[in-house]
Amino acid sequence: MALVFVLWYSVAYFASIVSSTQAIECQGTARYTLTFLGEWTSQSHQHFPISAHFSTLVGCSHKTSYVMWTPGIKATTGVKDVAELGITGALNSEMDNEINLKKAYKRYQRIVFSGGTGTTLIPNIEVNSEYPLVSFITMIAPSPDWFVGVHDYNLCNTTTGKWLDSRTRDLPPYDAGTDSGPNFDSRDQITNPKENIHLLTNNTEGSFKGDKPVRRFGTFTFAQTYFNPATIQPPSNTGAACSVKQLGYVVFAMILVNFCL
Ligand SMILES: [Ca+2]
Repeated sequence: MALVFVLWYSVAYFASIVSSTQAIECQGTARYTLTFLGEWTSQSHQHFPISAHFSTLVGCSHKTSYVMWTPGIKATTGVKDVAELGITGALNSEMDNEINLKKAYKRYQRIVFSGGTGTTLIPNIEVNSEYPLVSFITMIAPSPDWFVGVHDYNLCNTTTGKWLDSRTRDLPPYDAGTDSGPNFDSRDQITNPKENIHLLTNNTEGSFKGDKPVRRFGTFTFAQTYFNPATIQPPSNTGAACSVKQLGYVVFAMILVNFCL
């Protein structure tokens, strides 16, 4: 009998540990303003190019089944185009495809400040219980294939089950693994085969080589501006619901007219 009790207690104890470490899903819909702060100057970074700037900032809200980019994997054509050229067309098409597959929710892009310093805002970035992650990138320009960004950033605190109020993320430089130029102004040198996306450090040959760690190029701050405990349905569903409702009113009116006549 004592053995049975010990076994039962052990199972209950471990079950309680497992349940206490389970992620808690955030409920409803939240919106955030993304503030991109550029901090790239000739004082903060060596080999500062004359025409230093960032390309259009682009990204989306999504679920875990879509990975726009992450260190250790090959860049998609869309990420390569942004990292090498600052062109967003292919990445927007990739995100639209993921939206159709219900792996991404909404995509966003905005032209940013000129030069290496400044502030740009993207308001109303929407996340919900199904799509709590965000990924955004912008090219470090000019450069071979270097960019900054965040990937798979969860705006839900899965320990508390509450949407984050405001969080700032540093932006270190990443290499897309598609062009082997070592310097900001290197001519095109296609990397064949492609390398994995990786962090650029002061051990990397070229513009970043040095004694001190490479400083961040800026920050992203996500600040919550709206919360609704109900999950907002996509506009297309809402439109369909309204149409059916309106059709119902018309049919009712026609029946009423016939009855009166
Ligand atoms: Ca490279």
